[in-house]
Amino acid sequence: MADRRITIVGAGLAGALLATLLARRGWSVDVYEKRGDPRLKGYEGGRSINLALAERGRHALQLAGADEAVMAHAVMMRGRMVHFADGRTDLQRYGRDDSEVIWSVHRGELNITLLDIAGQAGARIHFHRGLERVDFDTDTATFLDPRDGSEHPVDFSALVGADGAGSTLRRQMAACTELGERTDFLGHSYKELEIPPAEDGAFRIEPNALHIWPRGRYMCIALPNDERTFTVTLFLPNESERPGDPSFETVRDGATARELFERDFADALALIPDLEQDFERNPAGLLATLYLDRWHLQGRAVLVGDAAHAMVPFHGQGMNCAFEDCVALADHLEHADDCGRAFAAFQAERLPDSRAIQAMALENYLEMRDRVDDDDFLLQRTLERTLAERHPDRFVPRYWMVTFSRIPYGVAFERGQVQRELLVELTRGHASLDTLDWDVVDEAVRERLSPLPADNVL
Ligand code: FAD
Ligand code: 8R5
Repeated sequence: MADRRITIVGAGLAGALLATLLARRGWSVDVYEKRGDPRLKGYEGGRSINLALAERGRHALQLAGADEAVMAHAVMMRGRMVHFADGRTDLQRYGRDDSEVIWSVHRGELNITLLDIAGQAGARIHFHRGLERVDFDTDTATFLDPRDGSEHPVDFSALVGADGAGSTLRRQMAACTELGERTDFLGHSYKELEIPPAEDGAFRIEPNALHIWPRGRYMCIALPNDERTFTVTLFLPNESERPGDPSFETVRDGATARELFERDFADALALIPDLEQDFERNPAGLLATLYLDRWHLQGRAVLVGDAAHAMVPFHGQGMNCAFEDCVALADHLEHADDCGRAFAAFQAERLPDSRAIQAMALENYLEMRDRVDDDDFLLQRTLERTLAERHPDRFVPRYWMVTFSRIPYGVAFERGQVQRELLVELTRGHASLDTLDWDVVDEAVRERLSPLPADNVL
């Protein structure tokens, strides 16, 4: 590409990573961020929020030269630690060994690391600059300094919207062309709570796991932080389906939250000393999926990450997917003749994959909250592991494809559907694997699942 100038809106996770990838390839990169520099003293950071980093995200961080710095503070999560209603716990491993794990990272620290390396790579980051409007006739973007309300017009060559789920650039693009935007609200929201360290400074529960308290229509999860706290997230429906079911209508303040925890999450309650304050102080987060049919405006602007395809959190892939977008967009920009072609090729590659991970994220809510302690599900899971061992090139568990490989999400989704059908059919009427006819089982796998290319199986 001849004109190697780019203007990125938003210096969050995707914006900072994309800036690095392009600046390292010699692009002239300007990033405009609404908030202040989180590295400066007095910055009003968010709470201690952590995210699960998986293979797709790690691969992108490696390409940007950021993996080592990020991993220095990451906490390994080997599997789901399921906390049953009767207080029993069970660790369900995600992978085969400690090379197949996910990592809990602190959002604020991750963002700072990415801003540092973006700056080192030569990207110019302008803080206190919120995109206000775009004039696509004159190629001028106007940014507002929220501190004094001053306006700052900037000429651009091409814009990238990495400004998150509430993207202003998306709204400006939609004023010029139909994007086919649709938001599906899940009807459930979340609230964050905190488990502090024990008195001797240690983790209060197993640090190397993602904890889940599944309770049917709702659940809690907890992810470890390297300062030995856990961020707990309570997911609840907004409204009660049946009288007596808990929802954010019935659980509306610290006292009703305590009642819910006394009844349903007693072992967690003992770990959260400030439950009432956390519940009342922290806002409830909405959960929704954002679908667009179009992500770009010819060669002038393109959307990435949450701005293009916000998803529900239940696969822990929002950031991982956003990072994978950045790698794909940087490659298309590098190899196409102009931005118009690069943006179109990027959308053609990534839009179907984003739809697939959005669907899988929705499905994983049901699995996490409802199916982890169900007998049919457990038998299917055992068969899944057995088939993965018997047919490592054909039967690769969907969770594994999403989390530990870079197989396109769309392929993981399609193969996952075939595998799900096989597991249901093959276990129907069986209480254990002992009664299965393995010749029939193996034949069904060979018939319905083609071998994956060797380089897709880690
Ligand atoms: P963001 O990270 O939201 O960045 C957007 C940036 O744009 C921000 O810095 C914002 O200030 C800036 N901005 C906004 N408007 C403007 C404007 N008008 N002008 C200039 N700048 C602007 N994903 C995972 O993969 N694993 C997880 O475990 C996980 N856990 C999560 C936990 C929580 C509580 C939440 C909320 C999300 C989680 N996600 C997780 C999803 C993940 O955070 C997002 O998918 C990811 O941050 C998307 O990156 P982004 O750069 O597109 O958006
Ligand atoms: N995001 C996650 C998983 C899958 C875990 C499994 C699930 C909180 C708002 Cl809900 C959730 C996962 O299948 O066993 N991996 O990573 C992260 C999750 O939630 C994050 C922390 C979250 C948005 C609140």
